[in-house]
Amino acid sequence: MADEEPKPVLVRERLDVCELDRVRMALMNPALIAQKLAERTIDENAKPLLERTMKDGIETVWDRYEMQQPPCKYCEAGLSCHRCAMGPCRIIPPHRIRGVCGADADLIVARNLLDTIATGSAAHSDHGRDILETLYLVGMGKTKDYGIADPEKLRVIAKEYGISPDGKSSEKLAAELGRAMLEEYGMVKNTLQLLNRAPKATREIWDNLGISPRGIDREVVDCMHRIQMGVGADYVNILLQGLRCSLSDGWGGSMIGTDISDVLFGTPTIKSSQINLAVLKEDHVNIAVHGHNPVLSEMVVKAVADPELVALAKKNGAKGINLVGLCCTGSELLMRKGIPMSGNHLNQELVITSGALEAMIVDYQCIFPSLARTASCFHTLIISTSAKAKMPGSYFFDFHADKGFLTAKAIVRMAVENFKNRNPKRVLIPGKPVPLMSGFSNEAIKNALGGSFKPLIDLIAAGKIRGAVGIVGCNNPHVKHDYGHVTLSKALIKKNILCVETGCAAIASAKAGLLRPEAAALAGDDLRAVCESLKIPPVLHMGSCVDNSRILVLAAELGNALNVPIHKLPIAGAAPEWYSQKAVSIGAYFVASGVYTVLGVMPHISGSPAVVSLLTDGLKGAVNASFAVEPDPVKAAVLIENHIEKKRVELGI
Ligand code: SF4
Ligand code: MSK
Repeated sequence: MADEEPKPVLVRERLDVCELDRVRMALMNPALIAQKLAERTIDENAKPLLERTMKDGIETVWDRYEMQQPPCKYCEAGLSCHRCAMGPCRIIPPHRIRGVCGADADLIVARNLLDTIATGSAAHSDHGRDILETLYLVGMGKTKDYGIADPEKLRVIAKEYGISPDGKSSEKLAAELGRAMLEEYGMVKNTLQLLNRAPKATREIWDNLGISPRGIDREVVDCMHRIQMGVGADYVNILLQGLRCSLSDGWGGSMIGTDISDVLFGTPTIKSSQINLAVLKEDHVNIAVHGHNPVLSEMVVKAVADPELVALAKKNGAKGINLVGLCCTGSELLMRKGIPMSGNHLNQELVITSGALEAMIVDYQCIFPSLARTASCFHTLIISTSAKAKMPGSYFFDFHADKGFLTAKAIVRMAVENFKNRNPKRVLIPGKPVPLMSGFSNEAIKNALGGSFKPLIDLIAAGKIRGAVGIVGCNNPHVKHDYGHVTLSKALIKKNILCVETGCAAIASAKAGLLRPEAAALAGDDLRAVCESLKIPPVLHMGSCVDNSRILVLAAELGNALNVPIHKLPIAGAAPEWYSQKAVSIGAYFVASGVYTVLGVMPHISGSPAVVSLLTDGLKGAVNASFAVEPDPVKAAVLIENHIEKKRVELGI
């Protein structure tokens, strides 16, 4: 008997909370709506839908942001602590300068920051573990639904781990490598294999400072231990552990996530696709995948092509099934499969308000807990799939790789059956999609350059490309949606600085047309000539948030080729609109790896001038890199340019 498709479980009742809110209905004033549209986003396709939310009283992230103003100034400065039941405590000079336990401002701020880094690192690394467990299942023959898409990369990584691939099937190798990599999470050997990809001089800096990570889970647990009351009391020591934990993310969990996703689903190659909210199709069943983990979304790709489900969609009156991506799981599919992308973090509610979305399938991370509320204003189903990320008002499938395809089929079937509940009169799909070029894995970049990074190094040495900047991270309603990313990217390419981008930053640039080869026209003369000769855009999409590890590998390969530590390279990082704990971990591992990093949003640390000084200056004496905070992307571009030019002088190029 054929296996049966699993059935969903309704996580509490389906929400029905779409009440027109009198406060927001007051926004019916057209002038106020116009003002808010101008303040909230530069995404022109988003504006008609955002306008709809204001007119119809559908709550969005921007409304909730306004409701939260003004923020608590102690929380904003990182000066509140509720770690233990002797508190909660706040530092309010001149009289309340220590918490009940005696913690001062420096300690409270540093502990809060360590908590943030550990949370972000845990999220990335746990995602990596889910991918790795899938590899192991493939190796053990316990799933038929997944396979090895890049056996060559599997062999290369196996060799890095000292596992000989000779005479072994891909499955056997997958089992051996899977086990070796799983041991990196909680192991006794006290080092991570992939650290060896970094230049020797960079690794020596970590060793000398005592921040070389010992195990992926171990560093997160160490952080949690230190922030328990009565453990870590020295803010410097606490922040150094933050760097170590972040390195276990960047050179550990995230790097494993990227590498093994490539092994399982294919190493990205350069390809074309489309982006923005207009990738939804009026005459199709529309399904969005949102979150981070490609183990789920890759199976959804297969399910939407299933002839039985396509036939069912047609029977229900649709022309077919249209799958679109959102946020990082969207980036994973875009990079590998060219699946169109509907948007980034602050687009997630607006996709639903198109009235054309039959289902949003979510896994984990960056998913607004309120999405089921938004969906209750339309016919959209929210389908959650991770036991870690159940959402009230969603239908839950306990997704596991051993029954991946059957579960994906059941999910897609629900979406297809939901097409008949769509109200055609409420469908609003604004504008036209923007074309883009994606798929710039390191392997793809090397291929485009003729097989090695040498031409890139030569171009940098000759000054045709002044340097490279990794622009990463999220959207945040503190910043006008996409403005920080797009303005910074445009300013940098104008200065002949190549941008390599991931996550929501890359999606913002894509929506603005910067991932098209034609965007070379916006670059400085030298970069434009390079891009035109290679037929590539001046902004390269390198993938999702975990794929920031690709940027680390790129930096490491450049450093190794030149025999210099990463901090000597003319490169920088930027996170103009970051919001997430994961972004703090990314920023920390960039800086710990020697990459000067400019943030567009101030972290909650201003309550401790000592912590601010350490992160923006003191770290230069330790890891030869630091953070800067600059909300104005035009000024951030100048900071980055100055840094790159300084590094060029130091390198003698
Ligand atoms: Fe207050 Fe110290 Fe407890 Fe924090 S850990 S709540 S500062 S007593
Ligand atoms: S999805 S972590 S909002 S980049 Fe990776 Fe975007 Fe930031 Fe989430």
